[in-house]
Amino acid sequence: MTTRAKDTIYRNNDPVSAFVFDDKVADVFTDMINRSVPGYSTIIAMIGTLAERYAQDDSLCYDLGCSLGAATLAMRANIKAKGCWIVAVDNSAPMIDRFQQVLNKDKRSIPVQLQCADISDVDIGNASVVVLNFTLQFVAQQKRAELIRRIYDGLRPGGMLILSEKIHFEDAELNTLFIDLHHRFKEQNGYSQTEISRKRAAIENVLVPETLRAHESRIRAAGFASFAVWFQCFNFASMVAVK
Ligand code: GEK
Repeated sequence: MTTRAKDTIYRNNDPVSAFVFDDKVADVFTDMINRSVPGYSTIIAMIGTLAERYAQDDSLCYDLGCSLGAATLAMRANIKAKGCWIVAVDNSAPMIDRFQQVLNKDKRSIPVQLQCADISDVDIGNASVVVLNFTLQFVAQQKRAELIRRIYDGLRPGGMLILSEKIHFEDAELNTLFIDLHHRFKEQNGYSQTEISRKRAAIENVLVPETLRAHESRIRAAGFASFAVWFQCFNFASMVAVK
C-alpha cells in the first residue's frame, strides 16, 4: 500500500510558486488528495466497480494521470475479464517511481504497464475502460478536445470513459458557495485557512476547471452516445460516457 505521510507543504511562509507534481508532493499525495477532494475514496472504489462491469476480454484499460495508482489498483482488484492489461500513465517521474514500488508489492495478476509520458502523446487503442481521474483539469484547455476525441477513437464499442474533475459553475452565487464549502471541507480535514489560501494561489492557472456543460458538450462532440454525472459533491464531479 501507499504510505500516508501528512501533507504540510503549505504550512511554511515561503513564497508561493506554481504547483508541480514533484518529490515533495508525491511523498504526501495520498494524504493530500484524500483531505482535499470530497468523495475521492468513493470515486476510487466506484472506478473499480465500473471497470469490473465494463472491462472487456483481451482489451486495455487506461489510467491517464495515474499518480500513485489508486485507480489502477482498484481496477486491478476488480476486473474479471480475461486477458486485460492496464496502461497507467503520468508525466511526473516522482509519481511513477513511487507507483512502481507499490506495484512491485501488489500480488494481483493483471499486468500493468507504467509509462512516464504526457497523456496527450500516448497511443490509445483496443480500450474498454479509460480513466481520467482529476487529470484533464491539468491539461491545457486547447488540447482537451483532441484528447477526448482520441480516447473515443481508441475505445471499443461499449467501452467507457470515466472522467472526474473539479468543476466551475456559471451561476456566480453557486460557484462561490461550492468553493466556500470545499474550503470548509478542507478545514474540517485539518488544513488551516493559511494553508488553504496558499494552495489556492499555487494551483491557480495550473488546474483550470470547466463547467459540467462544457465537459458534456466536448464528450458528445467526440461521438459518445451516453453521458451522465454519476457523482457530485460541491465543485467536484465524476462523469461516465459510453461509446
Ligand atoms: C488518482 N488519477 O489518484 N500527462 C500525464 N500526466 C499528467 C498530465 C499530463 N499532461 N498533467 C497532469 N498529470 C489520480 C489523481 S492527480 C489529481 C490524479 C490532483 C498528472 C500529474 O502528474 C498528477 O500525478 C495527476 O495527473 C493529477 O486517482 O492532484 O488533483
